[in-house]
Amino acid sequence: MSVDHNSIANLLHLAEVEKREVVRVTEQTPFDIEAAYKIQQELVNIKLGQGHRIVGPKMGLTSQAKMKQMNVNEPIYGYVFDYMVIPEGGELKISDLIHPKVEAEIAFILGKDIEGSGITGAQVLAATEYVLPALEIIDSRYENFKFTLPDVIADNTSASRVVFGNKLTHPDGLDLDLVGMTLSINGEIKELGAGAAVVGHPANSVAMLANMLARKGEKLKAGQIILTGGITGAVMLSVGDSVAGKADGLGEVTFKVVE
Ligand code: 0L1
Ligand code: MG
Repeated sequence: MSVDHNSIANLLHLAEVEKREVVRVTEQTPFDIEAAYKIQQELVNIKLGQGHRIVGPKMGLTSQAKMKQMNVNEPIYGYVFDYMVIPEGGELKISDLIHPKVEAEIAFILGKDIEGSGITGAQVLAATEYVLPALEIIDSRYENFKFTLPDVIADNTSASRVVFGNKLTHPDGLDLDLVGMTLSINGEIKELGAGAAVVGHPANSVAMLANMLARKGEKLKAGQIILTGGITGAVMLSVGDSVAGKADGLGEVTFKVVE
């Protein structure tokens, strides 16, 4: 069956804009991972065409548990746009989204471009200017977060909103695999983990991303803010939630959920 990349991208775009969940697209039109990234690119082009700007790429499904669940041995990537960024301490308007969940992550800001392939975590660290804590809000456009791997890739890996911490830390001397991070809601710790939950070390996640982007002739650029993947599991959000992510030595990142 031939796959109309553009019409699937438009359907997913409209689902996001209209805050309306849709049945996973592969149920009607099966497609593979290569086609899924083509659909994602169409979706990215729609957003760029509307004047939105890419803040940086994101990695998803970076934990062993999530990869096993989806039966894959490589994470997936998508893109965070400027309209998705909520200022630190700001408000997430839940009525703008479908069924958001939050997960705690470490983000990287590169001081130099990184071009694959064969990039290692050590090369990433050498090119990193800062690391910072982040809270990613994922909001799959699919009913009940039910999707196959190609579906979620096409849907820009459920990217929806993100809050970055204000404190920027140079990674020298930090063992980011050992850095602990908690995710609290209304003062109660809901999830916790260490950097090693992200493919062994968050810098490995950035290296894998560089190598995956190299396959389509793209590189990681200095100044981009890169989400490396969830250290914690994702937690459903409700109105009134006060959300905090704390990472040892990296500081805190917070937001509130409003109607
Ligand atoms: O950022 C992520 O790891 C999410 C990837 C997509 C899977 C999901 O929506 O749960
Ligand atoms: Mg994530």
